Amino acid sequence: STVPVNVTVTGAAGQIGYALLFRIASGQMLGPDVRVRLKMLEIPQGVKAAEGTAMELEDCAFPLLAGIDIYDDATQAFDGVNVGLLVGARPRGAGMERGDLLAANGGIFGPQGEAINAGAADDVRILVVGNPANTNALIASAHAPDVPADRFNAMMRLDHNRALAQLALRTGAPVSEISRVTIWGNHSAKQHPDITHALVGGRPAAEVVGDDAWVKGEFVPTVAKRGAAIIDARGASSAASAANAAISHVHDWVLGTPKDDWTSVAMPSDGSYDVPEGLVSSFPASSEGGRWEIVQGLELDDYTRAGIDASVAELVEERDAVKELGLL
Ligand code: NAX
Repeated sequence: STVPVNVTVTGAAGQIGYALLFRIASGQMLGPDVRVRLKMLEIPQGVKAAEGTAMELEDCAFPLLAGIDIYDDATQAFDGVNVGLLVGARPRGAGMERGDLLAANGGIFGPQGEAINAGAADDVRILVVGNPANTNALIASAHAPDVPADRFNAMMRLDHNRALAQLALRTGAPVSEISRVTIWGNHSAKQHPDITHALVGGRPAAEVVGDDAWVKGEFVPTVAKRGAAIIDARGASSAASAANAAISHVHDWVLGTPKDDWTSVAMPSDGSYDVPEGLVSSFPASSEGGRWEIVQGLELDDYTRAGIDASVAELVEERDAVKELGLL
């Protein structure tokens, strides 16, 4: 196409940003024929490092990269945005209570929501990566009343990919043979990874695994606590895998998911599976024509129902907390 797609990346000078920008510019997110203009947003202290990354992006001479702009102002950074990756967030500092964390992030995602409302293109799609991602997406969406709520997603794809990888390791099947895995609920240790409908080589995953104790005692906690395990091993949180997940999420949102498979997407609930309407919660979802559809009609066993309910209860708590803080 001739008109470049405006892609805004916040937290552009951070470690996920560094792993993300080059892949966007190379065409891996929107396809090999789509030109992109990168709009990088940082806080003032991050601008110099972002400029360094921009120099490296230039030095790649990517044929699809139509331009790079760096901002420390959200209104400018989101002007004309088609795809927004909201990565920059306030991490939990020492001694910070959860309320402080929610308030600090509300101070970021509220104004960014307003900037999106003011300047976004009609087809805008926003993926929130910065934690607490689900509730940050809820806050941003609440501040963008003119943008349909379903254009705000939070990223569960890293959790989804972690689940695929663990199932592949256990069964010996390649990832390409595994489908219909779901992560439900919140992007937190309380997420609910679910293989009850998954297929491995066309057979029910539970049957191939043949060990329910492994699913509940190993698989679920390994996937849910993988982020902490990475920090433990690497001394830094997941970055390349998070960037990879963001690339895949937007790719599938725009270009579609494979037939007969689905992925996991946190989006505003329409009440499906008794998740309270409006909560940004993860569902099994497929994409066609640039829109997510929640996969309907999956039967939930007691274990899955309880896992979803526990994760959703955490989202309700977060929502009530930010409501109380006046952030919604
Ligand atoms: P870094 O600390 O390396 O980078 C964050 C960057 O954001 C910094 O450069 C900072 O200056 C910038 N920033 C802060 N406030 C900003 C604002 N208001 N506007 C623009 N930029 C701002 O963190 P990184 O490792 O890149 O992680 C970024 C976020 O992703 C964190 O919140 C992290 O918790 C979250 N993650 C989410 C994941 C998910 O699956 N949803 C997985 C990976 C990651 O942990």
